[in-house]
Amino acid sequence: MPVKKIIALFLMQFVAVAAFAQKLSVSDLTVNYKVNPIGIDAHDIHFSWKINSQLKQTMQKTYELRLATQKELLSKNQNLTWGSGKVDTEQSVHIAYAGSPLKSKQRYYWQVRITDNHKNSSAWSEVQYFETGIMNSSEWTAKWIETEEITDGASGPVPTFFRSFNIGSPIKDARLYITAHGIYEAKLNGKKISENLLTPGWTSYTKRLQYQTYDVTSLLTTGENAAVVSIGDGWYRGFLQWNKKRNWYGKEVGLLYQLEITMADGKKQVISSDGSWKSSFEGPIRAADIYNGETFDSRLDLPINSKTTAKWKGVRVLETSLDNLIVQEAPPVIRKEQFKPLKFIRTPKGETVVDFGQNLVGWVQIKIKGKSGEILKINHAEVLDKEGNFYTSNLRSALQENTFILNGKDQFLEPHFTFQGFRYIKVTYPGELDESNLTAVAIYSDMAPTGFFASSDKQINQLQHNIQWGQKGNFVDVPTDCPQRDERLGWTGDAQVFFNTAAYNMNVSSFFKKWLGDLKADQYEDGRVPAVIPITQRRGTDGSAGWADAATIIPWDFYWVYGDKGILSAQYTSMKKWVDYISSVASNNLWNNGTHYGDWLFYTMADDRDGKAAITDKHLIAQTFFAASTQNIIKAAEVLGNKEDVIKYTALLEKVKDAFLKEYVTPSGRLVSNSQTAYVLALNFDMLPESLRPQAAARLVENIKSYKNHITTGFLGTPYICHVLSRFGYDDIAYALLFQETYPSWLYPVKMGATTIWERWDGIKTDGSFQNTSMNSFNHYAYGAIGDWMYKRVAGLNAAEAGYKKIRIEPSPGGKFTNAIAKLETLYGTAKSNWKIENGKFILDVIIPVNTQATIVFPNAAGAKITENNNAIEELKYLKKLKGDSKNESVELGSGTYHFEYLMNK
Ligand code: RAM
Repeated sequence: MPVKKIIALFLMQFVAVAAFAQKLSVSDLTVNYKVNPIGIDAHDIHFSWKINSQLKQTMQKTYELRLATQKELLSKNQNLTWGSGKVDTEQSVHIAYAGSPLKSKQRYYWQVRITDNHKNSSAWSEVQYFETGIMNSSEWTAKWIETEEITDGASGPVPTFFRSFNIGSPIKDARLYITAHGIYEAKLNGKKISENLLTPGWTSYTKRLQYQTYDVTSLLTTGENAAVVSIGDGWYRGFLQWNKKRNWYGKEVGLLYQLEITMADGKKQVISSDGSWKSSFEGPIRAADIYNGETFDSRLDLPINSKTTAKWKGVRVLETSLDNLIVQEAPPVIRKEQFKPLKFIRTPKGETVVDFGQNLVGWVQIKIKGKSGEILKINHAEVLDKEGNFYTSNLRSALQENTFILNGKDQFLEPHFTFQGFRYIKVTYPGELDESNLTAVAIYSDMAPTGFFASSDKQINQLQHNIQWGQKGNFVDVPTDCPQRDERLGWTGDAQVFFNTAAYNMNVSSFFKKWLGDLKADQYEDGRVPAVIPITQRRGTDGSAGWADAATIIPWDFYWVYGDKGILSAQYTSMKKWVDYISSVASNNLWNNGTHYGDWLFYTMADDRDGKAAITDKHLIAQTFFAASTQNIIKAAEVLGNKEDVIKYTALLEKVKDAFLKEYVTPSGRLVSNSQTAYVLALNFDMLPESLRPQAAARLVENIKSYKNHITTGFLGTPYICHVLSRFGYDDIAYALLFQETYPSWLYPVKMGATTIWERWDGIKTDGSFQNTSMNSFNHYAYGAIGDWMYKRVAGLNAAEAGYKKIRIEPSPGGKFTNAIAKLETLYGTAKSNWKIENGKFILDVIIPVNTQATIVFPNAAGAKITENNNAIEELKYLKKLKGDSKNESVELGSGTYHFEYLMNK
């Protein structure tokens, strides 16, 4: 045999052995939803992993996890910090650390191995790590420092803080623990310590301020080192909200900085923010504000070192308490997609405008070489008006203007402490500008994309695109209503209606964990929940139905998506406080008081002669949310094993529903508000006795038809309308709404060229004119809540048990669709439902992740011959055919990849 062939044979054998050995493996290890996180909370450590197996129907049988302070100790199986031992369980997500208390500022290495139900054993997984942050406030040697010069809250240049220090011996390791009052950008020896933006993010600062932990080992050198931090106003003291008010949290920006260096010889050196720092307002950022933009004079962008700072002023050291510090929970905001100009436009007004083709949130980067002192100004807008001119009236007082003063050299410019919502920019510049040197960059919280939805319909795909971009633009550290005008606030109602859709599209776990922490922190003593989180000011509408209910809806939905009981325990008192508040103000369990937003932005017409405005009684709405929130507590109490509360709130729920019936429903089942939203909420939250439900659903359909298959719901009815229609057998009407192209509908904005979801159904009217400038955002995700129905119903991808431990694939083909596909990266792995109809044949491709089980429902299949991979399903051992009904057939199966086909019934 020729040598080559022998080697080939040998290699083949080797590959075969390797493949065999990998029958079962563990991957994607995470701690608290994060891959190898540093600076996390030592008191709250949860492990998850995914399992890979070639075999169908694979379930974890046991796991064994080990953890140590050094990698080597793991393989030696010696001096482990914690060994779980072999645990007999299917649980592979949210495994709580159960060893003795973990240390502060310590790295731990861990790995896991498992066995499965086929008697396979995995190898030990790759070693992963996590590192704890500063766990006791006594470990902070740093003090808050502020500039010596006092601004007293006035806007002005961005201050820079500086200190140099000497490192005498070789460095082993260095960590920087840092946060700010304001938003900071920090450098060590001229290099940025991280690409994270807008740090420390926005939280309810006085109660909760995140600090960040960075591994800065590679940025330090022996000898002299320079630490530089500039701090912009940000949310802390910049303009916030529409009333031109600043300094919500304080009047001066501040820095908290603790650099801990471990030398090769084990000695430690700590550089902390203290009286030895210097400060100056002479830096290049002459102004920076989130709404208004930034002015950057690059002529002042000079090297910063001990010589150039000789004349800088000192700092004031504050004795502020550090009790509000928390570890970084949310994913950082980072630069994401980039866009090159799509079109250059000379507008009728003679302005130079660039179209980036996508409404996005971030800024424009510029490569340029101009004359020193030349001014380049960029204004940002979401739309052009009907004449084709640059339109900014809907930004209200937000200037969205970045100004750069050039230094005459080759330059790369971008702002630091601001962000804009835009698709178009207007450029003002005296010199020649090569527009191809402009790049728009989107910034948003770094959430892993988890969901994919696509279909045979181009317009629906554009709708999905718009939903995703609405999410990207408004998930910039806080879930905001809009990202462009002088608002950009964490409106609770908006977040609540969009949560489920958001959780399909991206992994929003840590993002919402942080925000829910703020919700809890900002909730009033009496239980009311502010309309925006983090709170800006007290409002009469704090406690508005459908807004404040975010307090129970999001934790429950979060639990359902991620199967994480931790979120329910963390939020449980807050959930109860909210419902107890409603109870306390309700009279005889009727919540008929308070100021409410109602079904915000529902359909109305200017000259409403026919009474077509889709008004829903605000207290009727409130009563349905009273029930919804009570129901969420009952479910949470069941999960947490709190029997007393289950009993207590079940009794309450009954009374709440009774009160609803007495007050808002006629004996024949008509609701006092004849609106889509009234019927949708009553049905969605099970407010009516079973006997009245079918006719209520029929009335809803009648109502929709009276609007010629148009949706008239506002923020509160919209998320549920198609779900309710599907549930009561009206998929056809749901599809008619989905495919409706004229106003009001989801596709109307798509037809009008939208690239994001609009705040209003008619942000741009058919004649090209705009809705009221006082509230007309073109990037508002609320109506994008239809995405949830598209994943769940159109493609049919559902959780049947919390966290997708059980999955239900139940596609509902309809409308113009001949194909729909949804994929979701669950905590267990990829789940997929992909159906198409070809010549009357229904073809369904499904992926079910390892360690989960699923039910597959085949639409219009009663009695049909269904095959999986060309075999009749009745003959297959790896699935179980269930009893079908008059329309559908269904099977139960385990993990694996499946291909089903059958001829659909007419
Ligand atoms: C608007 C916001 C938001 C809505 C509130 C009630 O100003 O944009 O979308 O929730 O009002």
